[in-house]
Amino acid sequence: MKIAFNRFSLLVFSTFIVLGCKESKTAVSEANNQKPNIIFIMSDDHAYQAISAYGHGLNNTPNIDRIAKEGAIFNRGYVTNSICAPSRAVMLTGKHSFVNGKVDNISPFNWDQDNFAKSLQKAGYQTALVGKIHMDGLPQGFDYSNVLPGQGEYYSPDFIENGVKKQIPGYVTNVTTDIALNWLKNKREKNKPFLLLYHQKAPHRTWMPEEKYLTLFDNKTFDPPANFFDDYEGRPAAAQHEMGIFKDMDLVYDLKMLDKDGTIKTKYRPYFQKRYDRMTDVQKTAWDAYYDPIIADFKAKNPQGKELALWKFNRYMQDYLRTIQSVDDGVGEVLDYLKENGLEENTIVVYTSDQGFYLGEHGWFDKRFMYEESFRTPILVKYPKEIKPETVIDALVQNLDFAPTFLDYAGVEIPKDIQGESFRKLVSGEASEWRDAIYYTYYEFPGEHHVKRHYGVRTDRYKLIHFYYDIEQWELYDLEKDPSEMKNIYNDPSYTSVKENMHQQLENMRTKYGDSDELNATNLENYLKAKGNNH
Ligand code: SGN
Ligand code: CA
Repeated sequence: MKIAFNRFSLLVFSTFIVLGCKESKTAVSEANNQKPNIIFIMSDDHAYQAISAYGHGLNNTPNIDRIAKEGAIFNRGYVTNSICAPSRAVMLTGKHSFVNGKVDNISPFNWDQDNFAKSLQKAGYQTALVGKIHMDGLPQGFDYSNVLPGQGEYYSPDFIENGVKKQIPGYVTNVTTDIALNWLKNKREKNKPFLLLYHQKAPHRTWMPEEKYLTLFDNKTFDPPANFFDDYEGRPAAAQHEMGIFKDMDLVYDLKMLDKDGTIKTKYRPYFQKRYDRMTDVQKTAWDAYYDPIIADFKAKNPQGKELALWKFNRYMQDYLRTIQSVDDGVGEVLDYLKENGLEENTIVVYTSDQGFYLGEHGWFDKRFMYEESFRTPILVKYPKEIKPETVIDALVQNLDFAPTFLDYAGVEIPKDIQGESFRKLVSGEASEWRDAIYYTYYEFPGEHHVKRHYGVRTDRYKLIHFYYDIEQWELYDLEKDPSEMKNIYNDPSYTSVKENMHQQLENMRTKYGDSDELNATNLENYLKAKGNNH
């Protein structure tokens, strides 16, 4: 309590200092503004394990951690569908995938439907969307948009500014931050509250670091998670994956072994060559100076078996975590802008990812499964006016909840058909009532990484999953006894009543949100049709 008081005093004090100098007129008028500003930061594939505030010890993210120190960290933040574009559609609409229609990365997103940015715009907000959105069509609900086409590129990225495409020199994370800051500083109308969606491509595959971070983690050896050599016993859907670090990670495409004499021939080498070719000569020189000796060493040692698996894991971790360092720098720049311009008190800042990610758990990279590492996502929120520093939230919150929460903070009525709940009261400590179960769906099969269609329910302690379509498989986990989900206890007689109860919970969820086998069949049909058209 004492710490909180001191922090608040400091904040008030620093606000006065700021008002006395930089952008003072703007700051006064903005501080008087009753509606809070919102900066919604989303990165792509950022595992909570790779944020130091979550305490896994892999890396240091001091700026993202600032959000937790000055506000709240969510230990049980989850998505409803662990894949990019669907997650973004849920975030915008506050509705499950089977309701907003964007069930997989392939199906179209209908921008004509309601989203919270449209509602805030109507309520007088200036709105902007910058960076990755991964959905075709001109974004609706934004006064300004400057987005990456599709997945975007790490080097010399293309951006689509209000519908017009152009290539921008530089590194995508920094370019995205510059565009966001430029909008904050020079483009918005400063007498209106603002909503900024600042969405990074990193740390999405193929994990290409910025030049200045190429050597970070060079002297660190990463130990893989305890279940890195998982044999998937009792979990046939997991066993059929195509996202193994050992088995599926491409030496050139994923791990940068683009040797100049072309002896390392892999399936995806040509695709990485294209990415490499986007770099300028100066960038290529820095890149080669770092990777060429690693390539030479790799060829000389020619690791095999377990040794190769651990080598791949370490290469993966280094590059993945390096891309996060640039994301963290950008967060720092945006937080500093708020501080220096007297906007800290009245601005809600959220940091999250479109889903979680495997950093070697079960031997994997990628996401999609309802297992914890990809079902969960980092959520950190600060809003000095209402959220106490160092708040810890253990309630089951989902990305479904962002839209209603923002509307709630902005004093805008939450439409009845929104399926999420506002976590405003939960995070300020006023509410004790909260949901006790969450629902999940995943659809993108047959598809990349080979994760079967499934849906399921998670409660405080248990998780029930149903894999379907070309497999018929139920899984039940006791997360208290088996947090890594290694033992499927669906057929364990000592869990019979738990199983019955979880089936009931699942039915309740499906009824509550309006999901059904019929909808699954329709979504499957549309997917197969769309895939057919794509090839
Ligand atoms: C790309 C990646 C996949 C990844 C999907 C979905 N392959 O297709 O590894 O699972 O995106 O990711 S890549 O060769 O293009 O890198 S998502 O975050 O966009 O949903
Ligand atoms: Ca993603």
